[in-house]
Amino acid sequence: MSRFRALCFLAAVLPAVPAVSAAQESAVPSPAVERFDRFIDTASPFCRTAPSTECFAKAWAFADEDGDDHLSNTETRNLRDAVAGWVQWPGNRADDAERARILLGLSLLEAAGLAPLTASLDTDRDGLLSKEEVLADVRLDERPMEEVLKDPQAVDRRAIANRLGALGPMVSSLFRQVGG
Ligand SMILES: [Ca+2]
Ligand SMILES: [Ca+2]
Repeated sequence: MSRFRALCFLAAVLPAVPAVSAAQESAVPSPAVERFDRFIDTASPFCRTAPSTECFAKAWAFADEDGDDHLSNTETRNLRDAVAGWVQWPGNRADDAERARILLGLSLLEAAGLAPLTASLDTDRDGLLSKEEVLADVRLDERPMEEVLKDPQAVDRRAIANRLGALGPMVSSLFRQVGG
């Protein structure tokens, strides 16, 4: 069930994460994959206990490469590529559940389409995503991220389903199955 909650988080927070490319299976990771691997090494243990607001800030700092406090289309694409490359890189230390969760998230986001998802979040239509826009459907607080994502009061599942368009009903039904 946490798989689907994490999927929701991905859908809400990482709208740019799309397709899984088959090109990243080399044992030598690209610099982007290596950078993401270093990020995961730090962020993963940190986010288990840190407030979700601080966990998000860490992820944001990683994704916002030019530090303008917004995500450009290039930055969201880079993030997508890094995640997709990392999850397929044999050297990653993701367990099977994490790998399955990420691949499912990437596949769903790919099916929904990166551009429509990004556009649906870009409410002021400036072509960039602010923190507020990215967090439109998620209310972070002092609890760790995992706990926040389990809380239906903190995650607007209906809004996320709407953003996924034709896939929305599937996401809603998955939520019903997980009983969250
Ligand atoms: Ca930026
Ligand atoms: Ca915007």
